[in-house]
Amino acid sequence: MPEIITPIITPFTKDNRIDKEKLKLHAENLIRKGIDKIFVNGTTGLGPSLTPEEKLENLKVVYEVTNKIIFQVGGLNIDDAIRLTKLSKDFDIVGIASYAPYYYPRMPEKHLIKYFKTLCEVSPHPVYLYNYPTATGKDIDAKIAKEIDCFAGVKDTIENIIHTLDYKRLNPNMRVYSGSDMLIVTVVSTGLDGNVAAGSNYLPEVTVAIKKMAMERKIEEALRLQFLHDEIIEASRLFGSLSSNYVLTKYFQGYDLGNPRPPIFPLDEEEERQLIKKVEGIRAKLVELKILKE
Ligand code: ELE
Repeated sequence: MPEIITPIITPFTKDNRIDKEKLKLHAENLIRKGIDKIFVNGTTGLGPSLTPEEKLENLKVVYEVTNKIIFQVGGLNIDDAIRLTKLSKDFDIVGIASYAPYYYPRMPEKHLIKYFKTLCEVSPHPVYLYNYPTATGKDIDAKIAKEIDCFAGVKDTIENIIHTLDYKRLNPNMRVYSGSDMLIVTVVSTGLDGNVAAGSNYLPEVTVAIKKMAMERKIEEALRLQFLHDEIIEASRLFGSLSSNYVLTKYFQGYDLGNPRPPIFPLDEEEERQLIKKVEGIRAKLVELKILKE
């Protein structure tokens, strides 16, 4: 059964600490609205800007709400990643995940393989690969994943669906998720395992509805909704989607998630106004379709 997984936003206070109360409230709302799992410390959660202690704090807070968690531990200090992986033994979660060690150019493939194998060796839980070549500069593709040979699953953030399908072809036992919001209908139709959808932070109702329609083979209806969702995703990119996610959650879900963490700066008032203007017509359509309440 395909799933919608939310790469959860990390709310920060004005003095730049994790706002635990807001995070918990957000996780509760997502689970209530039918989200299957929560991906903690992802891109949308501004994972690369979090200290290891903060990554663990995020896990603890979300764990108060659900144990359907994939805990992203990656970073540039492998000792921190190993420590977080080991510490996860105290939590009965779905798995741990890591993106590739980023920044360093031209890293030999051998070293990337060693990084992931090391995490697998110490992990008390299944290990998921978070592949996001645009962000990390590294593509741990299906072939390399096969060589690493210890992944329970992958979240592949890439627009090329063949690249994502290849994981299933070469590693049939892996759970394969797309990291793109725009591929929910495609993923369900091709029999993959679901989507890790940033937009499910602010429109869990829509992402869950697209999945359900596609599962019932109401493809035309599912696509219509997918395209409305895509318009919102496009709008979110105008002023930076990582910042806009906070504004859109407030607009669609009605609660404040505080601020992002600079250098992911919050939108200014004018940008907020323009963003809302772009999406309010779509909101009205979603109400008309009875996907959202008035
Ligand atoms: C995706 C990105 C994809 C979500 C995470 C996610 O945040 O951890 O704009 O499609 O490249 O990786 O949100 O963003 P686009 O899994």
